[in-house]
Amino acid sequence: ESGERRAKAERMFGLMDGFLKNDPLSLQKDILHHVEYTVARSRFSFDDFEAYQALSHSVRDRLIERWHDTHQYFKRKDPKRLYFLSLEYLMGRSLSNSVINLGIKDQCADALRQLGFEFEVLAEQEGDAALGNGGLARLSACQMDSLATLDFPAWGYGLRYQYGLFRQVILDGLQHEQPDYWLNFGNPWEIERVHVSYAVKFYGTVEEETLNGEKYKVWVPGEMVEAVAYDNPIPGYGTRNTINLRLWAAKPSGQYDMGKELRLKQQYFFVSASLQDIIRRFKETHNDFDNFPDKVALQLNDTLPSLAIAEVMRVLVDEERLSWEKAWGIVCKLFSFTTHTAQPEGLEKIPVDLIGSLLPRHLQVIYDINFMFMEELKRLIGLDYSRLSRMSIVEEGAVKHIRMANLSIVCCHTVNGVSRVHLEILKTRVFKDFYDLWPQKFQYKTNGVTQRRWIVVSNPSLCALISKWLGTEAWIRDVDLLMGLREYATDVNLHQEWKMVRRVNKMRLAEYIEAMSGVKISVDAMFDVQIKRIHEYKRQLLNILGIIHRYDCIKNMEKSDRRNVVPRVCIVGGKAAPGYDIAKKIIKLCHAVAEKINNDPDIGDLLKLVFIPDYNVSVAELVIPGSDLSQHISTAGHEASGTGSMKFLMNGCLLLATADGSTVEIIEEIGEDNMFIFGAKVHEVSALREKGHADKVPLQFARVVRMVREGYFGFKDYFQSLCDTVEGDGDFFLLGDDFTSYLEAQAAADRAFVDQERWTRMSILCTAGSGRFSSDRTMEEYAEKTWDIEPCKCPI
Ligand code: GPQ
Repeated sequence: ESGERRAKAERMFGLMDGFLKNDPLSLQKDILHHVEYTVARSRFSFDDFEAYQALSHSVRDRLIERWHDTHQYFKRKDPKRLYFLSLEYLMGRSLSNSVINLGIKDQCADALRQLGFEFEVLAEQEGDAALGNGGLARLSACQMDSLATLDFPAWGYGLRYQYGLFRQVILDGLQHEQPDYWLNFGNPWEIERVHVSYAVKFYGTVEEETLNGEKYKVWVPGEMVEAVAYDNPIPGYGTRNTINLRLWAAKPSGQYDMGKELRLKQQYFFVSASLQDIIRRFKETHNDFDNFPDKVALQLNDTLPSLAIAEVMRVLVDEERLSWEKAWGIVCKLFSFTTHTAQPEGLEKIPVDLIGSLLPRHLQVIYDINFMFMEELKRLIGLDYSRLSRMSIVEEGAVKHIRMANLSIVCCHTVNGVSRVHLEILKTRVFKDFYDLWPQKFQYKTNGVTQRRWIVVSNPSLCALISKWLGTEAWIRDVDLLMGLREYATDVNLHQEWKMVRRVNKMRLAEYIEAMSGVKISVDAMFDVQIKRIHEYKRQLLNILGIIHRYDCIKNMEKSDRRNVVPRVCIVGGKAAPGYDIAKKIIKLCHAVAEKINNDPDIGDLLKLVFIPDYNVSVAELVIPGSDLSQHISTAGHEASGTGSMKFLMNGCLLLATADGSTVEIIEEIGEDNMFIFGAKVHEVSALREKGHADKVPLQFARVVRMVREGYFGFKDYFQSLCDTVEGDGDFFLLGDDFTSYLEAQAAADRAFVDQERWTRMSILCTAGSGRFSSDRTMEEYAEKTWDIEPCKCPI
């Protein structure tokens, strides 16, 4: 029979004329074909957007071929697979990334040129896929790229939200949120799988049933929603392997729209559909759940997907009829969990009543897990009630809550932090009780970002320059090779070419800024950038107060001294959570200060401040290559890792930073001499807080805060509460304590910038030392130490 099937397959393959070809002529034919038959426009008249659509469909066809081959191959080899469960992915645009990873960018560009189009212009037509918030979501996207490139048998699961992360519109300096209708213009990068769908249950009651003398729990749901799969192929670079990101959408029925449902409902919808899919695939080739953990690793991206733990228990016990003990043994081998926060108040808690009503059976399962855990704990530590209550999965109180992190730690074989300092904080503070109990569970994997997106796609001229000097493109897969640049760190020829590349990128950014904000900036100035979510602990306010200080100094200087000022363009960008009042005030202050400085004829080109609206992945791709200096200035101990710093580092942008999260490890790679480090260290922070602030606020700090308070930038009343957060005992994030050393670090950056030879050398050493911060390295560490999976490379 298999001979017959093979013959049939060969005949079909022959009919299809083999695989699609990638020479420019074949690509042109395909593009025209899609113009006519997919986009349904005349091949004699189509615009840039239609050309983008047709090109994308041609690329997608090639992705699908590889995707199929990869999955056939995985199925045949049946390796242990990783399933990456995440509620958030910030994929950004797909076109450039796909053609680069497929190795067909030049051919596509040639094909388009002959049709009268320019690749770069078409790439700009694409909107961002923004299915997440910040660093955590972008990290998931980087990791998918690395998993595919390294040939790991992995799948990503996520949610296909109807609306992406809100679009930020600034009116009078205030953030307004507009819906992101990202699907309105179609999405050529996804494949709708109408036949891959599962019913997801909600509400209802739990009944008891007896079968062969045994009692079973049966969940009788009150509501069902159908989940439909949308597959997003993720191509690896320099390999045929193309893995899948499967996103679930609620089948439209008028009544349900997952985009608007409550968070818990979304979480369970995601968990239930993903696990039905995973279990179905497992059962296609296996009939004994004992093997489940040998074939499947489930990775929880923070606690948002952690209901998966209760769901697997429920399915194994209630539906597969395994004993509780057996099911528990399996669950303990299946799951691993990564936490992304260093702040105890950032840990997710869900009201018991809410779970009880939406997921009545899961609440029972969680209670049972907790009961057994508490019994075991009492045996191990005795009746230490305060510790028992701290470690309990159930938080008692007026409103009872389930602590999702505790659930995850109890049930996962491994708990990962995202940087070395982060793990220290987990061990000594956030999860101390658990670390003392199970030290072997705790690990860290320093985050990383993909050099494909953050150099090759977003900085093509730097990419070409690196390849030229290293004499190879191999660093795109083996990023440690970047170290080879160290040899040329003082080479005058490299310096010249390096400066040229950086200047062209700055010009591109300057054009964008002018178009966006009307502010003209000089590329001779130092471009000083802070782009990330707006949060008090990330201290954008420290940056703005520093800018006010700089402005104040220039104003009070003798005119003749102004010649010595190093011109700066300060660039800030980022979204504030819609309900986060203080973060929104920081955005407003940034605009108010910008208004004053940018229109002050005394200042001219010596200082400019611009806020880039609607920061997202594509904006980052433009801004990062064009920056000279970037700021990562969180209060030490608050940034679990930080990944923006790694993208700047790869692009040869210098870092002004506190020793927090990933920057501690960056210092080890490139040396403190090649960065501008300031501020209290992690171990000093709590003592500073205890000491209180009132007596030792630096005068310069008091002065700039007073300027804001007294209405120097207008909106006096509006900014009072913002000033309260950094004065007196309100200064939780220690802006006052770090202000003096912050200004010193800024002055050091000025001195370094004046010496362009030194600056360029430092810049080269940043790129050269960035290898460790590739997500390729992170994924290899997870594969070996946490997931126990191996590459499975699909033959070409
Ligand atoms: N992070 Cl808990 C998020 O972006 N969202 C979250 O909900 C949580 C963490 C970030 C974290 O703040 C950064 O320090 C990390 O670099 C990033 O996750 C990826 O680990």
